[in-house]
Amino acid sequence: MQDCIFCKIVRKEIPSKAAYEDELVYAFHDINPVAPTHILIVPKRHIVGVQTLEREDESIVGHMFYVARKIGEELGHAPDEYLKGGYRLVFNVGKDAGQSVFHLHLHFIAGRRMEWPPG
Ligand code: DGP
Repeated sequence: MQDCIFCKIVRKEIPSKAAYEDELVYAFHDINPVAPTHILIVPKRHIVGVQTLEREDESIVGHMFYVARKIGEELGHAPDEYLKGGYRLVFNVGKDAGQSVFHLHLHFIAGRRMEWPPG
């Protein structure tokens, strides 16, 4: 997508701080972090959001979660054997849920204690 900001980030037309990259996804640090670690895991292929997912997109969404696990381990946020530590994974789906960029992205948020319910 020509005008999509995350497509431009994926193409490196807009700079970002990389956290992970492979042939399917790019993960980079959020410009407006809500926690000490806030990374966005984004498919390289343009998908609007969960609201437009097709059956053919199932595997990329699974891969995004696997990448989240890898990032958690690499950055030391994986829960330990006592289930301490950890991270929150969030998809905002639609404007009322807080989605502001309409290119599918999984928020990886860590480094502080999380509250429930979210605001
Ligand atoms: P959401 O509100 O769920 O659509 O999340 C979009 C996130 O994208 C938001 O936390 C801020 C982040 N973001 C928006 N523009 C940029 C940008 O140009 N660079 C980076 N690194 N993050 C961005």
